[in-house]
Amino acid sequence: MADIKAFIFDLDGVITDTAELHYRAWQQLADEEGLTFSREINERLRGVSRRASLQIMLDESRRTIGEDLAEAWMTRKNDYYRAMLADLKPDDALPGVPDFLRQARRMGIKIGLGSASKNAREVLAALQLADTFDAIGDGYSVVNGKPAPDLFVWVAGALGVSPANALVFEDAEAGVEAALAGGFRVVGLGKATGDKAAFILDGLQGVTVPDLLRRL
Ligand code: B16
Ligand code: MG
Repeated sequence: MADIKAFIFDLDGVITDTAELHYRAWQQLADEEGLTFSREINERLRGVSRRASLQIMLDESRRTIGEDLAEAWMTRKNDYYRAMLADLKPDDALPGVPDFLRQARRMGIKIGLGSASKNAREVLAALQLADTFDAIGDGYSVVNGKPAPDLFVWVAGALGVSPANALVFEDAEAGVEAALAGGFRVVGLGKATGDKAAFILDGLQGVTVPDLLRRL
């Protein structure tokens, strides 16, 4: 069995599906500003920071704007997004997630979050999962986002484990690359993870921690 002492979870697409809320908030901004946007483009924003997400939309729309306007647009999008978070409930955790987290805690495995989102703490609080995490790395923790390994390395440091002893759960290719670059083992969740993860699962429903660790 692999010597795993900590699990580090991405948030959007792993703990809950905030991608849909990000999509609606960006779509509202896009409609107001005449930007090109679609569900397909939204898929490319998984795990990507807010500024980098806006840049993808600007590039798609062949638009160039100054940083002050970019800031104003991101603030607006974030206001739309945060208004939607008010409706987020514990039931919105993805299937199997609360049980999987409880199992891991019972086994003494440390639990960390490695999310690009600056709203990660609010999302965990709405899901009533904040107390389950021993360390939270979010959009404020490091300068270089995924696919740079910095965020996951930061979380491992906060948990007091080395990357070789931590397992990362990710739903996005940039996140899988970040974890591998940091020397972590990775479980890819869903189809958007590429083919580099050690292990690819549809989700965490019905997955037991001992079984997963045995299969690594
Ligand atoms: P915010 P993750 C990411 O979350 C989302 O997948 C991505 O779409 C979003 O742009 C990013 O967080 C930043 O979010 O605007 O709330 O700071 O998958 O890294 O948990
Ligand atoms: Mg994600």
